[in-house]
Amino acid sequence: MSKERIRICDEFYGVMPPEYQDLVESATYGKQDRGWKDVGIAKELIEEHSLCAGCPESIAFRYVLACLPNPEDTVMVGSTGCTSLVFPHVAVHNIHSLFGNQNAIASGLKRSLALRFPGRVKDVVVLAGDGATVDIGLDMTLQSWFRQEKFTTICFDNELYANTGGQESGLMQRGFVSKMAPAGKRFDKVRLPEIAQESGCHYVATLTVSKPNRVEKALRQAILIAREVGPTYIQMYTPCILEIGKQAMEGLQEMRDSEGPNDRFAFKEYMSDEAKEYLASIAPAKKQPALSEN
Ligand SMILES: Cc1ncc(C[n+]2csc(CCOP(=O)(O)OP(=O)(O)O)c2C)c(N)n1
Ligand code: SF4
Ligand SMILES: [Mg+2]
Repeated sequence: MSKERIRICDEFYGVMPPEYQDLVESATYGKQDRGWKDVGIAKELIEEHSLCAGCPESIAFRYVLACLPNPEDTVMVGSTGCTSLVFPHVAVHNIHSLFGNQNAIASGLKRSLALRFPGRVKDVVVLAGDGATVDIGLDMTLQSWFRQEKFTTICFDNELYANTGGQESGLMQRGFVSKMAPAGKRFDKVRLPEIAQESGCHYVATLTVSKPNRVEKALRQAILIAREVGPTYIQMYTPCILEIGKQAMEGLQEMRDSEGPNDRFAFKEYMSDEAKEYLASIAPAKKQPALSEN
């Protein structure tokens, strides 16, 4: 894979928009070891967005895009919510689905890509908010896992419906009071990572985006396992700083304060035996120590 796919022929170079010329020159498409360290140079990542200043969803998006192993052959499926403000700025194929339908759309897409491009790796990655994943889309989310659809679901969990002003979501924590849910949440946060495991996901990770190398590892594992073994799920805390009353610079600290060993976003990972075997089978062989001469 390389930038060959997006190359502009010489005759048309001058009439192409400068953003496209820039993409062809600066994209990290085809770079073998792409990862979060490319965030500052990769043109296909968002340069601008219309999220609130300092919203952790923006850096989470950048890490995800920078770490996709195969961006030129990846299709992302989004849903309505704050995340959908970002997709129009992203130079990776993406589809906007009706709120909650994202895992149904991704199922059909993944199957049709496999039929249309046999023998070529095509990754499908759903990226949606907690309201879309857990509340309105729960049926679609679960059914795709039960059916063992081979794609990754990423939930940007900000524990409420941010885009519509702060309604209660299934992933909201007990007792939390938001602008549109003034009585406070009466139940515990739904344990979606555990449900994902029990519903057939082969890799499940819960994390914040405070540690980019952790995001990179989780995402790569999730995508590789989804390609060959079955569905994978990543739940990332991307706090809505607007709703929890934090300043633009305070999102990172909020994530750090929520990922201690006993906190609700403590780093957790689950991998099925099948997934472990698969990752072991594709791991580069360890170098044998050189034999001594005598
Ligand atoms: C079918 C449908 N139902 C409801 C809505 C209204 N709506 C838009 S965004 C949203 C909440 C999004 O919450 P979440 O998925 O958590 O994303 P966030 O904005 O928090 O990132 C709702 C209910 C809609 N656009 N379409
Ligand atoms: S409302 Fe919340 S989640 Fe949405 S962009 Fe603003 S800070 Fe981010
Ligand atoms: Mg939300």
